[in-house]
Amino acid sequence: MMAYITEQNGVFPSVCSLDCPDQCGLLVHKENGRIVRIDGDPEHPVTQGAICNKVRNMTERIYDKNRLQYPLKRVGPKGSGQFERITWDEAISTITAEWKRLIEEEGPEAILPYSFYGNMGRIGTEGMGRRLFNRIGASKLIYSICEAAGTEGYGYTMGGSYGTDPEETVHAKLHIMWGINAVSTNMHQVAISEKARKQGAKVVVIDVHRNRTAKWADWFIPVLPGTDAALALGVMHILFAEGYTDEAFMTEFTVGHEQLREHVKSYTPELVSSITGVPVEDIYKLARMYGEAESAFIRIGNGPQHHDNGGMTTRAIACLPALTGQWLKSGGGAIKGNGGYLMINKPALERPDLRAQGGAQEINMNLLGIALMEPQGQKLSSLYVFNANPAVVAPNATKVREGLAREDLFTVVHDLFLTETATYADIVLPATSNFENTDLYLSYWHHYVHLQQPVAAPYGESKSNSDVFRLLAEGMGYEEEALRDSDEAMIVQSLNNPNNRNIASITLEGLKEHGSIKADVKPLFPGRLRTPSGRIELYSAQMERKGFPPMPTYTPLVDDGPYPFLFIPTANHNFLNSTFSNNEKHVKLEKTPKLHMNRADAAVLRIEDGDAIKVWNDRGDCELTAAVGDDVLSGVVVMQGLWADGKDGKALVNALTPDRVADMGKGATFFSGRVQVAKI
Ligand SMILES: Nc1nc2c(c(=O)[nH]1)N[C@H]1C(S)=C(S)[C@@H](COP(=O)(O)OP(=O)(O)OC[C@H]3O[C@@H](n4cnc5c(=O)[nH]c(N)nc54)[C@H](O)[C@@H]3O)O[C@H]1N2
Ligand SMILES: Nc1nc2c(c(=O)[nH]1)N[C@H]1C(S)=C(S)[C@@H](COP(=O)(O)OP(=O)(O)OC[C@H]3O[C@@H](n4cnc5c(=O)[nH]c(N)nc54)[C@H](O)[C@@H]3O)O[C@H]1N2
Ligand code: SF4
Ligand SMILES: [Mo]
Repeated sequence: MMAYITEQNGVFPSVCSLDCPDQCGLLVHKENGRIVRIDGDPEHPVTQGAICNKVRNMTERIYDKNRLQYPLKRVGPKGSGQFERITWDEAISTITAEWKRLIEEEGPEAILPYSFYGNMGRIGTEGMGRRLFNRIGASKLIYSICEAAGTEGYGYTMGGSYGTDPEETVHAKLHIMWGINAVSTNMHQVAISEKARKQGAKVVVIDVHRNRTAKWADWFIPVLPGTDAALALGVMHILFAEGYTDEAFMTEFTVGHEQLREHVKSYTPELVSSITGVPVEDIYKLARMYGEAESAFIRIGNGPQHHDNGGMTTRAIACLPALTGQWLKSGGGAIKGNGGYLMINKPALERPDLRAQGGAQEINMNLLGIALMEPQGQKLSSLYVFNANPAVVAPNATKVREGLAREDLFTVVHDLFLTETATYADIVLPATSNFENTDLYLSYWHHYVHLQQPVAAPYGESKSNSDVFRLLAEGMGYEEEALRDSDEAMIVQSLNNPNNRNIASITLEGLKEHGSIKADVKPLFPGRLRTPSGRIELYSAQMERKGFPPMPTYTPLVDDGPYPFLFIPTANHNFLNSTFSNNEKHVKLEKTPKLHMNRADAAVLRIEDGDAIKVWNDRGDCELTAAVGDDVLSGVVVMQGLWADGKDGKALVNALTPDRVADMGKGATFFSGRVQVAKI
């Protein structure tokens, strides 16, 4: 397998490492040892040769002049970006000496690893790093920044992250994109839905913004932010009232449909319209379309979920397919996330047994600023950041940066670039790109498992996450075998999951031969779900025990203060979270950070299209360019993209976002903040 690295010229199989549901099969073209082009793999059944613009321009990023090549130590104030080159030996000995001192003087929970899925490779994210920090006995991070609220909510209804096979959705006759900007964030679902559309299917988009996906749809339904549960309940009201429900399906496969029938009587179309801003006749039209569709598929995105009520909203939407028996129809059902099907052996990979004390304090990654500035438990004195850029992506960024600026916080950042977070580090370590590593990739949307074998040599002195953790374990003087396992050994351990038959026949050898393999996923129905009852839980006793309403219920957003606009800072087309926001080509394609606002609101504030504007609340402020029109409802403003420090360092949207947690999963509430806007 070293062959891929040593070959100077040729085309090599690869997989996209980005945190994107599509997880594309790639072909990497090399000339004279350098990657010169990246294409979609035409043989990959889901990718079918098509990839996004972001990754077609990936070579610009891997050979960007600013890519880190050497370890660095800080020589100026935190945040200033002044660093000096050091050797790996010095870097590792500085970090381990400081950690040994902290463990001795303050205890191991003074150390917090902070990571996410900047590279989705499971070995690099969940392997040696988790093992090392378990062995240390460090504070535990709760990985709640992305899908946590919705995953918990969907799970109450469906028993886990199990939905429709996206390849089957080509047969669905109605495709509802519910709070997902799929044209930008799940382009192969759009390709499949488009194919279905050519065979007569209809596409409906329910969103707060007439974005690229809304413009592609047959019908765009604008909804007020955070009100989707009410809309779903209104649709249920009509489905029951007008006899569209599939009684046989509900009787056999659900719990609580009789209670639900009673429960939704109060969600009249008139009431739902007053909550959601959707006209009464459109609620009827949507419900009848759904009820009459031969088969209907709902793709549930982050929109409903990144709110105070995100868990319950996702649960409510997830109930809909059961009412009309969609789960037995070709291509019908829903996808929130399909991660459950490809579940690997997490304990074998992460080795929680290496933790001498068992438990440790848990730090919610959405509350990093609070954890650093107003600790509830043990004070944090060291932070190790990899695969993540919290100074840009975490909510309440002002507080996060105050925390990162603490002189008594020893911070290490491992990344490919000197990110905004890295500018606060004491030690910066250069990371290899995914193309330089061995790793295992599991999509959370389609059913394929991929292997990445290194296709290029490490850039400069960069090292993979696993390699750095192995060095740190050695430097700490730890002798456990598990801290020396190779990446391939960890792949073998992960794939051996007796609790998941879907991946039983997938082996490292098989992956080496084929690159990717589709898991052997059986249809969900007929079958037993992983809910307590084994059925779809329209009524959830489990939720009731936890203090939630047992039925899907609309709960309004939390009062976020006296500011007139709900502020929705979402993903954009050419970045991936903050990744690419520092790469010239991608920034150029995205042009400027804009705030979309309604014409009527702009007129009152005397703001015109293209004006420089200030957006603020109690948490912070940022400067953007006004995009005035009819793409958002009055009272709503939408911004796209995590612009890092953006134009002149002033487009940091997370300076404004709340660090409250959602109703479920300790999830993020990026979209539930309020702001004021004014012309500069
Ligand atoms: N190009 C690109 N692709 C990406 C990413 C990226 O940054 N850029 N990020 C990746 C990651 S990590 C993830 S998790 C996914 C996220 O992908 P998506 O699920 O598409 O998430 P967002 O774009 O954040 O938000 C989805 C949509 O929800 C809408 N919305 C906001 N609030 C509400 C609401 O209350 N109700 C409704 N109905 N809609 C609402 C927004 O306008 C937006 O169109 O995409 C992945 N793919
Ligand atoms: N306002 C607002 N904030 C959001 C969101 C939103 O919609 N709105 N979306 C949220 C969501 S859904 C998510 S998932 C989070 C994502 O938040 P993050 O996971 O922090 O995502 P990125 O900003 O892409 O940062 C990933 C970093 O990992 C680095 N990296 C890539 N590969 C490797 C590697 O192999 N090793 C190491 N050590 N580093 C590597 C990249 O260079 C990059 O700097 O952001 C959240 N923040
Ligand atoms: S970011 Fe998504 S669409 Fe683009 S290449 Fe990667 S997996 Fe495919
Ligand atoms: Mo995400």
